[in-house]
Amino acid sequence: MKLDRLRKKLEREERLPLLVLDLVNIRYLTGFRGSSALLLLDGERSYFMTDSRYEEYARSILSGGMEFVLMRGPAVRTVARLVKRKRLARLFLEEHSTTLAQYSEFQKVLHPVKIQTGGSPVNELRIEKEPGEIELIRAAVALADRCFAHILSIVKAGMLEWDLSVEIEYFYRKNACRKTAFDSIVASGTGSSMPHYITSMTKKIENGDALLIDMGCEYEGYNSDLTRTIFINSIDEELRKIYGIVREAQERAIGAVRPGISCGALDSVARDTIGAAGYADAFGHSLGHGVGMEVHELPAVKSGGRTKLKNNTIITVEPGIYIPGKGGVRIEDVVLVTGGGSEILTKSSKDIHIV
Ligand SMILES: [Mn+2]
Repeated sequence: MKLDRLRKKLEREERLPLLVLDLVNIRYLTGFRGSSALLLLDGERSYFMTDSRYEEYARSILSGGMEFVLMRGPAVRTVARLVKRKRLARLFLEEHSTTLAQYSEFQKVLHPVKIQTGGSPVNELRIEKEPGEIELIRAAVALADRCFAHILSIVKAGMLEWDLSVEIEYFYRKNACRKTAFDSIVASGTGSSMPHYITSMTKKIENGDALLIDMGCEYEGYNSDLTRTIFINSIDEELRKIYGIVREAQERAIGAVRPGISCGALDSVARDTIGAAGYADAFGHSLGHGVGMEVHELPAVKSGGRTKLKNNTIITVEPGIYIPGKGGVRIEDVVLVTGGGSEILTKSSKDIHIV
């Protein structure tokens, strides 16, 4: 089904034959989870290349329409043999996953075959999730919600940021995740004004702190992403006000999610709300991003973004306001675009938590 969708798209956009080098895209198209593979798609057939370490495994999972090609020596030589056998006159390479070194090598070894940039069609295809993918993302998101509830039940002043981040990782791994989606962010006090704070191994969470927690897991190859900002024992009055503004911006943006809206227009809904409250300069990052096999994938939900949301796209909506020296607030949900508008997959409450 995914391969059929891709082939139609490539035919329409005249980007065949295409060589897929991105292992995430190869996993998306074939289910292969190894660390070395290439996939060549042409008009009717596809060719899956991997080395002897993965031969038995690859043969066991490849579908009938795909020919197995054993990689011997450098990958580019295997591609060259295949290109010669198929008498291909040109080859499109995946743009985002081809290094300059690989590009030069392909040009040299495949000469006179024309090497062209093929864009990132598989990543574009991944914007529209299939039903099975949505179920796995739902499951990953549900684990993030459960993990957040667990963290709320144990967090207290005196704990190290690091210990809380280890609790997050332990919870996920104990609950069938191979890994976290990214290094969890546990940012206390003034650290919370840094949107991508590096969790400290020595800093203790203190009374009166804002505590920004950004956490996600990878479950069965699909990711979740959840941010909540909570407060330890008491809340600063400006941060309470900021929390209300961020929440309003976030909920307005979610209210605007529907098929057809551009990512730029959606970003503006949140950015204008924060700007009108006087905090335009305190919201520097983009509103969100797609979530799926990668925790950050297309579409980029950013200012000026022209990609339009489609039915079954899954994105984050995560505005924030950050005041250096004081603290920051970010609220992030994972949202599924539906025919009727949207469904918020993350269920953790956005009421102010003072714990
Ligand atoms: Mn995120």
